[in-house]
Amino acid sequence: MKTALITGITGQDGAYLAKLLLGKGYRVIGTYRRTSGIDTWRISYLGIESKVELVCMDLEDLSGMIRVLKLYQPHEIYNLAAQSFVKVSFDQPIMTGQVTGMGVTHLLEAIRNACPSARFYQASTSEMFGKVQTIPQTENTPFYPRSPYGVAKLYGHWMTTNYRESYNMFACSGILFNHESPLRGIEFVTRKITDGVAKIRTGKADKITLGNLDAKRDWGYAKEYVEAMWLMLQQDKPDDFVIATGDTYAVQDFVEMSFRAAGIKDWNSYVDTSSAFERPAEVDLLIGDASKARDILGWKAKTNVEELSRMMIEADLKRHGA
Ligand code: NDP
Ligand code: GDR
Repeated sequence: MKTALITGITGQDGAYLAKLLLGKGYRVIGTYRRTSGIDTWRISYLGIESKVELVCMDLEDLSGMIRVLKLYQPHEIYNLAAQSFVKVSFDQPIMTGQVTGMGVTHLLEAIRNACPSARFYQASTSEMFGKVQTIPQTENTPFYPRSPYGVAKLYGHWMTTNYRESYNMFACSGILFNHESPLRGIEFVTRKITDGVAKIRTGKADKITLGNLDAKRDWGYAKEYVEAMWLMLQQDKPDDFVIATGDTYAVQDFVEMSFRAAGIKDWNSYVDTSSAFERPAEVDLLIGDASKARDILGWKAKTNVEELSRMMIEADLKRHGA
């Protein structure tokens, strides 16, 4: 039986990946950071809480990481933990750098010491493309991050490449574009919209206040994206892959789709904008080209954005008792 260790088990992707790996017969160790109350709602939602072994491990604590890796000797390690919210990274750039950036080096060092033959997946991001230099973005597009989060992720990305090249480690980065689901954190724009629409539909709210409605994103379904992570670690040699749908939509398009899915016609009477939700520097347009993943991994996105918004609306309407 193979053992996989997933950092960030309490997040959206951690939950979906754990479910996928359990289904493939893995022993799954999920690591969480200590807080006054660990929130396991996502793994409960997927019905796997009793099947995942939870262990406390913080990306800022190298000695704890070495101890955990020595103990479990995982075959595969998926680093999904991060301060992942771009907006917060402008308010907390140092903490974001320490966790999202330096945390990757801590983990790579721990692996080098405790289990050097483990295969490693790093959660890189389309935010590294930032002010995009080519359309669509591929593995060869130059990076130009536009937030402390993007800069921290780029550091982690290059450290992963460096450990692969310096120490012959099986280390891969998945450059994943935005991916969403009913398990998405409420602060991210898609879920903020679907939760807000569901509250309006059930009479619990009368408006949603958003920031920049013009930003364009390539949104896919998280459950499909975690399959790409696993596929990357099953190859003969380590490499980096863009994972995306190849379609892009504005935030406003997602708003319109979500109101439509909830059966509400005049969306603009329910939506306000406020500069409080804007960022000091914005990523205006992302659209990925995942041809390399299709050709080598056999991976392709299946769910389009309209289906995604409908799925999220249905889940949020249910949560709000509709
Ligand atoms: P989430 O924000 O849902 O989850 C992040 C996880 O990281 C949580 O489990 C969180 O724990 C954990 N974490 C935060 N700080 C620490 C720390 N100091 N030590 C240990 N764990 C910590 O992210 P997603 O699931 O959406 O994304 C997974 C990864 O993929 C992230 O690295 C993200 O940056 C990256 N990514 C995400 C994309 C997306 O569209 N979703 C696209 C591209 C990359 P807690 O619950 O305690 O907060
Ligand atoms: P992003 O996701 O920054 O792309 O990072 P987010 O959903 O936060 O923003 C997407 C776009 O929507 C605009 N926007 C708003 N965003 C939020 N959160 N709240 C609002 O009210 C709002 N109004 C407009 C934003 O300005 C932005 O342009 C996500 C995270 O999951 C990262 O961890 C990951 O690396 C990238 O996706 C790929």
